[in-house]
Amino acid sequence: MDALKSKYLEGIMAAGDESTLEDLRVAAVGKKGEISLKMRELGKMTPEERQVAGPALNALKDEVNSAIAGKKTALADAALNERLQSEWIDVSLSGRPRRQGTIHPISQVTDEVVAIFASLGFGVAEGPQIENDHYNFDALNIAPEHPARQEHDTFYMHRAADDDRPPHVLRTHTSPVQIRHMEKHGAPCRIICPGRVYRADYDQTHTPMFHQYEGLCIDKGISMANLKWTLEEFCRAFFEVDDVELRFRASHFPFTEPSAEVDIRCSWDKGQLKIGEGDDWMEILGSGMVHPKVLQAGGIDPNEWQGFAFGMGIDRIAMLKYGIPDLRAFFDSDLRWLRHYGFASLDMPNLHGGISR
Ligand code: 2U9
Repeated sequence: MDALKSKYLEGIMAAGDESTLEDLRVAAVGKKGEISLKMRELGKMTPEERQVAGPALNALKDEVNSAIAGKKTALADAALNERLQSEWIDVSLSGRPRRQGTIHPISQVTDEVVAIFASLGFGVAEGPQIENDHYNFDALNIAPEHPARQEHDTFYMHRAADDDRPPHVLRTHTSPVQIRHMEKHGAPCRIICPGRVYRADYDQTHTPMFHQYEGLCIDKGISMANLKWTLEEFCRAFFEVDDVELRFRASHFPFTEPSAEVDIRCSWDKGQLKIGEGDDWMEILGSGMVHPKVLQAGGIDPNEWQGFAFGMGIDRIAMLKYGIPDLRAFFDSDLRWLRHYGFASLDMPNLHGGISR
């Protein structure tokens, strides 16, 4: 019994893996194992012999089984420790520069626009992308039968047949943000409102979601002269040229009176756009003096206050400035495109360090 005990316990102690351990278990306490066979011999013993040998064999079997279990746990712990030693990562290491993401040109241009207007004293206002038709149309002097409601190719939200609440739309412009701002803060005000807008249109120059920003300046004695100066300052800073020339063409928008579309002097040489020189004109934005009815809708007395407003497509000015040929590529999430046209993160545009790269 002592010889069996030391044979198996020493073997178990020395086992280096689970399969050696299993071999030892089968040899000792398996069906035909040495200890099991000895237990079968108990029946042939005298009662006196059995009284001594029975408990001793049971104790040996228990001791071998628990030594195997203990060794199994020790082997598993050692294997886990070995993995923990070899398979670790330093989560405090900074990312690999080559794998870093880039800033999308639309985010970059939005930051540039915000930085330029901040230097002119404009704050940023934001609002919901799902609007009711009061804020998107009525308050902007766009009457129910006005063709602009169709012109804008509005996305109407689904409504149950018995729902008598005002219709909700995906905003077709950021103008509702200005109405909400006027209602909440009154006059004077100087804000720009960048954001996503939606119109059901899709071709080479239109996507159903695009980005625009609108500006609003309300004060006493505001005129088209203030509008012209502000837009010239913006274009100078944005296109990074000292000489810009803007041309105002009479136009019509329901929310402004008078209204003007604004062109910038430019030249196209071998497909290369140059701003501020040449004999061509390119339309870049719409603008005008805020219609008295729109001021009233925002709770502002038009006899006391005047304002100018303008609107510009962010995607469009991004394409012009950075030579991006296809509008739809903005929304393709093509990594090669993003690496090519994207901007370095942490390179926030500011007027002193250079507005772009
Ligand atoms: C309020 C009052 C007036 C905003 C304006 C335009 C002219 C305009 C277009 C430019 C390109 C939209 O992205 S685009 O398709 N915008 O031509 N936007 S005046 O006038 C406002 C806005 C808000 C309260």
